[in-house]
Amino acid sequence: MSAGNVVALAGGVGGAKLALGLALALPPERLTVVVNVGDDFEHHGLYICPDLDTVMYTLAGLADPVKGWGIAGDTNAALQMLGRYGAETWFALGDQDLATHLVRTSALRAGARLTEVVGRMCRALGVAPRVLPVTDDRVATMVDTVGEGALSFQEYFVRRRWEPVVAGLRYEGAAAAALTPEVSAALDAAALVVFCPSNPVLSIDPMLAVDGLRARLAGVQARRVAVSPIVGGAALKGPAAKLMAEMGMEVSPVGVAAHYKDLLDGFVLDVRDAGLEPRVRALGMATLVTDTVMNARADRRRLAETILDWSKTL
Ligand code: FO1
Repeated sequence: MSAGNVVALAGGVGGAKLALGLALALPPERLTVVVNVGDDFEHHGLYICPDLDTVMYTLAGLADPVKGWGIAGDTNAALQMLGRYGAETWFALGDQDLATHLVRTSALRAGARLTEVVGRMCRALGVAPRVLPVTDDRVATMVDTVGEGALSFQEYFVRRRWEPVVAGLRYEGAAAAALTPEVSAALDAAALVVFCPSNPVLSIDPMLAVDGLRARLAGVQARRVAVSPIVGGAALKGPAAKLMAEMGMEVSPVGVAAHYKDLLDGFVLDVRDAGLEPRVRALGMATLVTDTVMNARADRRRLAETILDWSKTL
C-alpha cells in the first residue's frame, strides 16, 4: 500500500463534485476516480457513458454548472435536426457532447478498451487524475417498475423522469463483468477509498455488483469512508430519496450507512443530520459531521480536505 493514494467511487453529478474536490486537494498521481458504467447505453448508434462523461467534464472544468451533466454553453442544433427527421430527441445530446460520443464509439468499434478510450479523452481535455470505468465489460442497470415493466436506466431516468414506482433494480452483466487491471491495481495501492455522495442503489451498487469489487472492498487494506447523498431526509439531486423509500430503505444517512455496513470504516453525514450520528456509530463505523453540501468549487475542496484529514485518524 503506497502512502496516501485515494480511490474515489463515483456515479453522476454528486460523485463528480466530490471527485473535483479531491482533485483540487490532492496531487493528481494520488487520485483515481472509479466510475459507474451501469447508466451507459446505445442511442442513435452511439455509445454513451453519462457518468464517465460527467466526471470527465467536471474535472476538465467543462461541465454545465446548472445541470451538472453535459458541457457548459453547449448548443442543440444536432438535436433539433434529429427532431426534423422524426428521430428520438428525449435524450438531450449537445453538439459538443456529440463529439465525445463519436470519438468513443469509433474507438470502441476499432477494438479499444473503454479504459483506454477514457484515458485518451481525459488526457486530451487536460484531466490529470486517473478516471477509470469500473469495468470494460457491459453492465446495464435495469429498473423493474410497478405498472410499466422493466425499463432501461435512461428510459426510467430521463425519458420517464424517474416517475414510475420502482419494484427492483437489476445490474445486467455485472456478475460476469470483470474489474479492470487498472482498477484492481488502484485498489491495491490505495490508502483510502471514498464512496462519493452518489445514489447508493443507482450509482454505487452497480459498481459493487461487478464481480470481485464488493469482496475486494470488504478485504482491502485501505480505510473506507462514504459520504451521505441524503441530507435532511432528501436527496441533494435526483431520485435517491424517492427510490430508497420505494425500495424499503430508511431515507436518511442511517439508511445509507446501513446499506454499506460491512464495507465502511467511516461515514460522513451533514451537520443538518447531526442528531443521527449515534445511530450511524451504532452500526460500527466512525463518523464525521460536517457541511457536505457542495455548491461552490471552494465547498468541494473544503469537504475533500476535511475528509482527507479525518481519514488519517481512522
Ligand atoms: N439527464 C437528463 O435528465 N436529461 C437529458 O436529456 C440528459 C442527457 C444527457 C446527455 C449526455 C450525458 O452525458 C448525460 C445526460 N443526462 C441527461 C444525464 C444522465 O443521463 C444522468 O444524470 C445520469 O445517467 C445519472 O447519473
